[in-house]
Amino acid sequence: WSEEEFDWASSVPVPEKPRILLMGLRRSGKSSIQKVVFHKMSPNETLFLESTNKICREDVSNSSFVSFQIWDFPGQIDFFDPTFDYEMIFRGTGALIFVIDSQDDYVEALSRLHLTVTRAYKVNPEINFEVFIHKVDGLSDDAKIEKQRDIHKRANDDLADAGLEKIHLSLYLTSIYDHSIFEAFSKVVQKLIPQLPTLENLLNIFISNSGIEKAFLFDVVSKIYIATDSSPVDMQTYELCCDMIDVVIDISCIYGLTEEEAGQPYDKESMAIIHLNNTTVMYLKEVTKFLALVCFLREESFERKGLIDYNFHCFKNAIQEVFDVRVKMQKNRKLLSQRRWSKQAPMESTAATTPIADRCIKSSTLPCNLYRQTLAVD
Ligand SMILES: Nc1nc2c(ncn2[C@@H]2O[C@H](COP(=O)(O)OP(=O)(O)OP(=O)(O)O)[C@@H](O)[C@H]2O)c(=O)[nH]1
Ligand SMILES: [Mg+2]
Repeated sequence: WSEEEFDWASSVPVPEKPRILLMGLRRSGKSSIQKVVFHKMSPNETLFLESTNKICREDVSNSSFVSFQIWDFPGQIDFFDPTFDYEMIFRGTGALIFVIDSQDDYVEALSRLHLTVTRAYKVNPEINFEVFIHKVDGLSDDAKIEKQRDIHKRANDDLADAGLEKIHLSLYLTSIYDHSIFEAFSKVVQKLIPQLPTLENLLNIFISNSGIEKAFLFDVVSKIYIATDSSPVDMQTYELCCDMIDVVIDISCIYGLTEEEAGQPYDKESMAIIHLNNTTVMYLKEVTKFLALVCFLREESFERKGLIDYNFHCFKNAIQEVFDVRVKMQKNRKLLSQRRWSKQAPMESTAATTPIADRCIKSSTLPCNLYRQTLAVD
């Protein structure tokens, strides 16, 4: 990951990775969120963060699936400042996260949210608008629900008054002091993964044929889950998965072979099994260099570990195929945009690359079909 301050002069208007913007009033918690989720900063350390005074841009490219840019904004951005090219910013944006400090009076935050969302929507109606009702650690459960209801109503009333009721705001209750911030970020990122339905489908097939109750596909570094099967997610299960990943990575980092000794904290052989005291088993296995599958299953189902491992092997191959298709598509897109921007591309070169892209999209359904045929059914 590289962190750099935004340099307007070197900005190239090439559509890159999807952009996630962190916006909101000063001290609402934007930089803390970024540091805790992507830099493993402990929540207490965020007390010493300085106020952001420039846009900070960071690349998060762990795997082909989890690849985006996060732009952390200073609290008070001025849309009327002529040096602030908000049209360019919003044009390449996939998600706009607006952070509201729930422990503070939020009247000003709501009017800023309205201004930001309406501006952004005019430039790019495709943006996902995500509102983090943040710092809820200080609130009781009832107060959380009440705040969410109130903010939801007021924000939507403002939009309706402006005739913009078609704008959809997704609300999340978040805090850096528990797993809620990771869960919310997971959902934001998932919406930016075009292969999500394919991944969910693969997970559904895998669990139903292996006697597994719940499975998550995790990005191990950020602990964002990029997909899960279609059964509902409960917070406790998600927290257990995060803790399990921490245990595996932390023990490897502390006691494992160092890089000089050709060791990696997470590699092809990484796996863990934990028998919980409620006859449930947690099973973690490496899928790719950056992804792990974490499953929950009953002890009796785990007796058929051979079957699970065989199905997992098929699942892993299928994921690899989806992954390869995505890499191919990204390469094509990059090539296309490079040609477009260098203005050297003759008209027919666009046509020449289209069939490749078409083929890629079609073949992205292939792993599922293959997978269905090869999977062992209990
Ligand atoms: N209680 C609580 N405090 C938080 C949480 N998240 C952030 N904070 C605190 O809020 C303060 C402001 O955090 P920052 O991350 O600097 O806020 P910011 O939005 O980046 O502020 P600017 O850069 O000035 O716009 C810090 O003291 C954090 O410790 C949270 O979830 N709960
Ligand atoms: Mg900041």
